[in-house]
This record gives sequence, C-alpha cells and structure tokens, in this order.
Amino acid sequence: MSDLSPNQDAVAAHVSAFEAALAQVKSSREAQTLRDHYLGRKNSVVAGWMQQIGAAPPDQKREIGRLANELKQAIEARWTAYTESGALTERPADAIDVTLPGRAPRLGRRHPLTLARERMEEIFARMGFAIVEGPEAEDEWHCFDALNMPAEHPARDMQDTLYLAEPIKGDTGKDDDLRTLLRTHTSAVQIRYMQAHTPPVRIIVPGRVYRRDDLDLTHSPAFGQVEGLVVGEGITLADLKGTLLAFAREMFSPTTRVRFRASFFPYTEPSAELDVSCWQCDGTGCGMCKKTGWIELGGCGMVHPAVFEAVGYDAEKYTGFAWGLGIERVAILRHQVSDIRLFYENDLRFLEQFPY
Ligand code: 2NL
Repeated sequence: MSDLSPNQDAVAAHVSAFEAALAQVKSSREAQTLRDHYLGRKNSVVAGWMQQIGAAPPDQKREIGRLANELKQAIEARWTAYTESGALTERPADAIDVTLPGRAPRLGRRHPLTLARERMEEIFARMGFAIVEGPEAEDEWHCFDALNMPAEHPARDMQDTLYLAEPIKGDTGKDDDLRTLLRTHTSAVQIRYMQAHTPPVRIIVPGRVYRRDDLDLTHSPAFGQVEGLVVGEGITLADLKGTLLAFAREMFSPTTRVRFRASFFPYTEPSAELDVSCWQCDGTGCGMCKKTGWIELGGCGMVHPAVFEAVGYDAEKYTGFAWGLGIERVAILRHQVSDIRLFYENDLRFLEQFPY
C-alpha cells in the first residue's frame, strides 16, 4: 500500500484501506500500530509522500504536497473519529481493574413510622406495659358494641367505616350475623385481651387502623395507632396523667408538660384530649404549635363502666384508664413533616433523612 505513488486514486485507496483495517483491529495497541503506519513521523505512508516532495520535479512539487496533505487530513479525521468513539479505551472483557474502589452495598433502614412506633413501644415497655397485637379485620361487636357504641352510633356508619363485602364467620357460630370491618381503632384488641385476662391489665396495642378518610395533608385512610390500657383496683385519672406525662418527657424533652382538655369518647368517662407543651418553643409560641404553645397528640380517659360490663369485669371493683395516640402525628411533630403522604410514597430522598 505504502508504495502507491501520490495521486488522487491513491489517496482514496489508502483511506479505504485504513478504514477497513481499523474496523478489524482487536486491541488499542493494534489500532495505534495501524495509525502509526499511516501517520507516524518516520517510514509511514504520509511521511513517505512528504519525502517525495523534495525529490519531485519542480512542476509536480505543489501537486504532491497537496495530495500528501489531503491524505494526512483524511486519515487524521478518521483516526480522531475512531478515538472519540471510545473504541480505543474499551477494555478487553476479561480485564479487571484492581484499583477501582469497591461497590458498597446499599444498606436498608427502618421507616420513620417504624422508628416512631418502636420508640413509643420502648418507652411504655420500660414503664411495665406488655405489647399486644391483634387482627386488623374485626367484627363489629369487638370494635363497637363492646366499646359502648351501639347499633345506631354514627361511627358504625358506612360513611365512616370500611366493611368487608362478605363477613368472616367466627368459629363460635354466635357472631355469624356480625359484619366484618377493618378496625377503626385498636381498642378491639384490648377488648379481646380483657375477655381473656383478669385484672391487673397494663398493655399497649400498636397497630394499623382504617377510616373512610380521603388522603390529604393530615389524613390517611390507614394510619398507625398506639393505644394503651390500664385496669386495676384504685386506678385514677392522676395515674393516667402521670403516665402520659412520663411518656411525653421521654419522647420529646425532659421539660415537656401535658394538659387535658375535656372531650368525649363513648368508651371513656371522663374523656380528654391530650396536649403537650411545644418542645420547639417550650410553650412560648412558634410556627410548629401555631403560636398556641401546645400540640395535640391524642385522646384519653377513664374506661367507661359499660366497657367493663361488656368484657365481664366488675365495674364496682375495678377502674382503669386508656388512651390513643396517632403514630404519624407523633412522627410529623417530631420531624416537622408537612405532608402525611410523604410517609407512604417511599421516596428514598425523603426516607433517608431520618436517623435510625
Ligand atoms: C384518639 C382517641 C382513644 C381510647 C382511645 C380505649 C380503649 C378501651 C377502653 C377505653 Cl378498651 N378506651 N381507648 C380511649 C380514649 C381515646 O383514642 O383520638 N386516638 C387517636
């Protein structure tokens, strides 16, 4: 090839030969050798043509020079295209680069709602509470009747509660005419626990509950709850307040205060909403507590005698208290999350912000 003398056909022949050879090379070393054969400073095709300029008759020097340049530029252009295509840097399939850093496995972590639930469980467990769980699909007796919410109670309405199309039949046969629903609170588990145990009772029941709510900034049709129940002789409202105060101080800050606001639940009397002093501003008023100094956490009260009667406890002998706290609510307040839906979307950019 290199002995083709400089003319227009020879330029074309060299260029196509170079292209064909380049397409065949097996390694970057081979490619480099091929390039040098055409473009190298010494003994290359282009260098040979350049040399011929000097030896050529004066009237041909100009033409040979032009052809040599044309060949040089054509080969260089194809070489540049080749190197920029990345083909040259491709490593053979079996090459191992031992200098590369290792690929760290992606570690999983617990969900912020799991962290909040576990923290709540840990605090109550240290106070001597047993952790009890139960079914999410319940019958209406355990969810409503036993909790002093008879047939006509509004919470039992289809508007508020999710019922299964086909009831799940109980094994006793006596609850065959009861509808099955997704529990609206975990209280049904406390009812089952009281049916199976005599006082004293000291349990918390964490779990998922369901309401016919739309999903918006602060509501979800499924959310987590930690309910608590204490039953014994001589249990008072002061015990309730002391228990929740101890919890709030562990959960939020040692200087947290609690207050009760009178409220109503069919299953407690008296009933109260539980507020805690804002641990962001310590009660002086800030954006987090909407300038009130207080944050609402849940509801509580003294167990209604009708509940004790439903489970066969002697309401003259025993008293007790109960509460319900929303897990999302605790997590939202702890981490100042603006939208409850962030907890369910499972976007890692959100989830990875929570210290495990
Ligand atoms: C709320 C209010 C509450 C209870 C739950 C309860 C359970 C039994 C007997 C009596 Cl077995 N009460 N649970 C009591 C008061 C309030 O939850 O707003 N929770 C998010």
